[in-house]
Amino acid sequence: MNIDQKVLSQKNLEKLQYLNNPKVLKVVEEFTLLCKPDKVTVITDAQEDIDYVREMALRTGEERKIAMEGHTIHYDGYSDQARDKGNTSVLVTPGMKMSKVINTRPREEGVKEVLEIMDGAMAGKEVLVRFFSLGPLDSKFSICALQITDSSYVAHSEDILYRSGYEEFKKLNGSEDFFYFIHSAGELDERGNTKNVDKRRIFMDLKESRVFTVNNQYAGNSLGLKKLALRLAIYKANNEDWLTEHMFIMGIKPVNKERISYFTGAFPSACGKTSTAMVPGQTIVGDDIAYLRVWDDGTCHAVNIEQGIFGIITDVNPKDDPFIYEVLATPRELIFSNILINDGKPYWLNMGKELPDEGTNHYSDSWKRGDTDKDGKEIGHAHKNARYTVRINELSNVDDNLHNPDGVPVDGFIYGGRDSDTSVPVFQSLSWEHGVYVGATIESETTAATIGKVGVRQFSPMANLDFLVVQLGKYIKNHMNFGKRLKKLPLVFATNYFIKENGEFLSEKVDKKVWLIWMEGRVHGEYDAIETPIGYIPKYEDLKPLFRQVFNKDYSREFYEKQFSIRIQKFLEKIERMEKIYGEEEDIPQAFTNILKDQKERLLSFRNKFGKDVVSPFEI
Ligand code: SPV
Ligand code: MN
Repeated sequence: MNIDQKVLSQKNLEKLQYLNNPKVLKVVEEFTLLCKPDKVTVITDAQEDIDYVREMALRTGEERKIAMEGHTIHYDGYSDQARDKGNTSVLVTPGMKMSKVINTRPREEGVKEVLEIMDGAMAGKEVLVRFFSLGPLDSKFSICALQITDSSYVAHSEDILYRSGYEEFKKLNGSEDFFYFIHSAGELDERGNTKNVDKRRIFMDLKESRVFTVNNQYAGNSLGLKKLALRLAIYKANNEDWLTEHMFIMGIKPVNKERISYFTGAFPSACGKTSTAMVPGQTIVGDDIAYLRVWDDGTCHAVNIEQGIFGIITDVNPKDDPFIYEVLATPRELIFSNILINDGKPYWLNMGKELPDEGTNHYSDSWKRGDTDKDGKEIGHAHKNARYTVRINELSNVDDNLHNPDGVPVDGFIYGGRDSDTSVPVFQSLSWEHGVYVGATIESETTAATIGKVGVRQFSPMANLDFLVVQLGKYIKNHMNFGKRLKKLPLVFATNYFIKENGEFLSEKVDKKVWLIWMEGRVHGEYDAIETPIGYIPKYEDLKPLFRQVFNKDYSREFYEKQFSIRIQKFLEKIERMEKIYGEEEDIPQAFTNILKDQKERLLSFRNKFGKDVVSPFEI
């Protein structure tokens, strides 16, 4: 190794050498020499190493202690509070095909640019070298991941969110088959935030299974193992025969029955994905990213590649999200980010409590109500995309199979979106292929989880658009083929918690529990359904007793009718948007185009039959 002993001590070098992996040594050497940190510290699976990371985050000020034992607060820069799509690019080589929707850069040019920015970016800092497993230990699902970062907040977050994998690297037996991530927050200001935001870059180098990310701190941009690894894994899965999805995994238990069925669910950011995975009475395996494989017995199995949650804290309150609220209000290892701290206590938007008028927040250490930023915009108490980071096993409803190397068998897929005027709260697709269509045509109104305007309708196939580093056609074909290889197909459902009438939501937040139990019952053939052009919808006679059983609440015919009417015209408008998008993509499978066509014809003949644009479920 060509690194000065003052930078990489003998002890740290030995930790690297133990792994017997020439590529690990090469990567650490190359990026130490390029980024020029003062010190390199290698972290193994040992508790003392892991404690070191946590303490370092306090020492560097990247996290600060608050009153509750184990809780810390971290602030990202004011302009770094969400994923930065504009500065995120896939580096492509000639012949590598991507969808129109993905930012790309020619690989050589992109590598050159980012390496120039990274040259010396870690000067004066200590860098951490960390080893993780994406997925359970000793599992055929899992992928090893090497993280090099000069942010102890990043390394600490990853410790909460992922399984430590130093020994898994040893088991690689020298193989080069792992992902790696080089991150630098870059030069920092007095508050410890990235100074050179104009030089923020997040570049995926698919060819080398690595990602460079620099001049940022927000976890969706900085943490290699989260959305950066998601992209590398999507590329890998789609060139093999499995799925990497932006999906939660949960166990659904019907009322008064001894059984559990596992579902996965893909929802774009901030559309109720995490809160669905945490619905009371159910179990949680994961809330964000799943790998899925055709299992030996022909069923679909899934693992959570994470072991923690980086969840949106806005709107978390004791009524709607009791499990997580309890976790956030009691002592344990936990990182808050970008919320208000007053007198050592945490406050966030819509927490069901009065908020103080001053404190430390995502803007400054002495924020006061009414303060404006440099654009004259009033700064709220906390950022809308503020988050908490916590291990899943801190939740009282953690599923027993969280770390099962075989994952869980999946009986249902759910696709959700934020849609105020088109779809019904829940329906089942007409077939697996139609289910692929349902997932591939998700639309969602934008939220604060990405930088940019909020409330704009955006297309996001399988809630994965931001991460799709293969052609859309190839991705859809992979989903279709995955189903062909399964002996037992999961049923596919769509949910929409956001349908409105005259500006008012037509569902209560907690109602999703009923939709979940209905879907679970469908898997077991327990409920009948009404066939409509868009799919199967629930019958009033089934939902009414379910609302009584679950919430002891009356569910009126009028309410059901409003929720489950088929808005034909709105669905046709959506199809028009889809025809345009898919018409511009190359290599869309014919089977998919046919489904789109059939769906349109079904809607048109439905309209002819009923002679109107909106049809009540009671008329069908
Ligand atoms: C999401 O936005 O989908 C998240 C948070 O899960 S982030 O890490 O920003 O992607
Ligand atoms: Mn996500």
